[in-house]
Amino acid sequence: MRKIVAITLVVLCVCIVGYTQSPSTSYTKTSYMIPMRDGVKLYTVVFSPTGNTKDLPFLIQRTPYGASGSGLVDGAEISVDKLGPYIMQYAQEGYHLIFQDIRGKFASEGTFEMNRPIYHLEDKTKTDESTDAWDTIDWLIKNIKHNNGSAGIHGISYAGYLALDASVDPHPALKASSPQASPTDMFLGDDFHHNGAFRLSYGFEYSYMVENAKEANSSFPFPQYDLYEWYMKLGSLKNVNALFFNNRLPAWNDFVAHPNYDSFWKRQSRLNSVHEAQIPTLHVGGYYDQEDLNGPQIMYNQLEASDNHNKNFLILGPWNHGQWARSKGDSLGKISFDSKTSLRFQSLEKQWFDYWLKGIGDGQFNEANCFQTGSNEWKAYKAWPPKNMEVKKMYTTPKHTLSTVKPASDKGEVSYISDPNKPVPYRTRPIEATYGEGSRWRQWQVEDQRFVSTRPDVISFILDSLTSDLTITGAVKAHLFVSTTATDADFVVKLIDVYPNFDKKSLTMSGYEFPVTMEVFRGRFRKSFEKPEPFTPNKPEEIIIDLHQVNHVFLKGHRIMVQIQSTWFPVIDRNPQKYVPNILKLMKATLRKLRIPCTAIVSTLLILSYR
Ligand code: PG9
Repeated sequence: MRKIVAITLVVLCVCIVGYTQSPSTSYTKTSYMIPMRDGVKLYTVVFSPTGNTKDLPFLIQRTPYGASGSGLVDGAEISVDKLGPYIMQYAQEGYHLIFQDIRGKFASEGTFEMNRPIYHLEDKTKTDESTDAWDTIDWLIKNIKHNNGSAGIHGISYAGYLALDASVDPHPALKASSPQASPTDMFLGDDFHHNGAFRLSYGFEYSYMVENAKEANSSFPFPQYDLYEWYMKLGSLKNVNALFFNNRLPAWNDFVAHPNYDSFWKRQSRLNSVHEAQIPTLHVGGYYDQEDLNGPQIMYNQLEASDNHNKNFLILGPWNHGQWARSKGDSLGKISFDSKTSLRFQSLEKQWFDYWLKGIGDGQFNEANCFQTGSNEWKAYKAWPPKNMEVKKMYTTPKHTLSTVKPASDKGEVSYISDPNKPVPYRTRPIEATYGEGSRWRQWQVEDQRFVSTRPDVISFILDSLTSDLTITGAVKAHLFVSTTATDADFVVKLIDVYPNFDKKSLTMSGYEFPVTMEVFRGRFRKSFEKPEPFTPNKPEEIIIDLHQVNHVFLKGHRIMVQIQSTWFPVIDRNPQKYVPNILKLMKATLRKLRIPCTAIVSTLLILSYR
């Protein structure tokens, strides 16, 4: 996360050249230790326009990664351009900009708890991120001069989670919130697990980053650059505590202690604690978010069900994690979006807070603005996913083709051998440390899948070239009918847009296999995330995999491909493919015996919403 800040500042220097006039050109920093209801004090930076005498609203960001501006002395003046281009637009308008370290991180007191549940919902005497936001706003309104009595909160990822929590039982002065890339459920989707499959490299590196030291974002000192090899050598995940963490990191210990969707994960899941948009709430998500793609989509949909007063809104764009605040958003990896999608978002977000906090504008916001990839156009929707879609099905065939016609026979299958000792890399090697130097973590979700297409443990099914454009808007689901010779297995499904083989207009994109959406499922959870079950060898069963929401035009001349595989390493830990109660607790010796290749036999039905 620190790296993101550094990049933002560099971009900023370029953008600011030529800027001539602004109402607020300089901000002054002050900092406070704001007391919470239990006496814990939180370090808070306040940037206000220098010499301000107008009544201005507060725009708040809370973070576990170190509050912006903490390195400046109190009284320091900073020109608006130093606040980064995204925040600069607010600074120019005139806001009190608030940055706070959450409990237990950096200069704040108290104890950090990863994804702290909203405890006060169960017990009013308890504190949590929602009550801390409430107490902070209350203090700001009463203690910072020249405020207009209104506050807004926004943030990306962890800070998005915190913005969502602030909107639960909100302080009366909190008028609007924008949770962006906010995780919703850490077992079903988002950072640490996807459908029960453990996100090894991310879980390992992130828990170290946040929990190794209170006042730093720590990078694990890997002794090598390509971590595919390092994670292979790590072997049993028991080695993590035995060799490196020494049971010191609570988040890692919780991964080990809770292999199933138990009360620990359910209590943390915002699906169980956030049921209603109590204040205007603008969710923001990216289709290629490598950390929290699922959260914004499912939280928007959950709150929409009870949104009788039209407070719940959504923006989805063609972005990786937080890209909308960092870069122009005109491309990701090799995929171009033809316009500066991030700048468009930033202006929409500013209209949102300007209206709710300052009364600027007419307050007419589209229910959902969802960028459409392929056509590369912004689209506005009255409902998301749109209601009038035609739901269609696509089938895999034994000949490795896809068909929109239901096969006459329900027999027919394709098989492959998956070997956990030779796992499929999830992106091209070298696999750099997640946030390490040169890391391509932020773009792997759009990477050309040809790098695995020819592997025998990756099976592909392809549809003939399209004779006209085909738009898929809304939810995509895969129904796999699988059997395995072993007793457990993971399944990864990818929906891929294959570019024309030889495209003279866009030569370097010829044959590109662009993964429109992909997801993994840990087979043991096919019937229940709470009570995993082994497979009976060779007995076919159905697994339903949610491939999330997309808005994509497969252009004329392109082909649709589905790929299936059973390893995705090291972002997903290796399933030994023999059922054991807890993969993270396996002893090295047991693991060596267990990690067996197995044959998976698959046929697939894909459910898509067409326009
Ligand atoms: N994806 C990060 C995160 C959010 C919430 C919980 C844990 C991790 C982040 O970027 O903040």
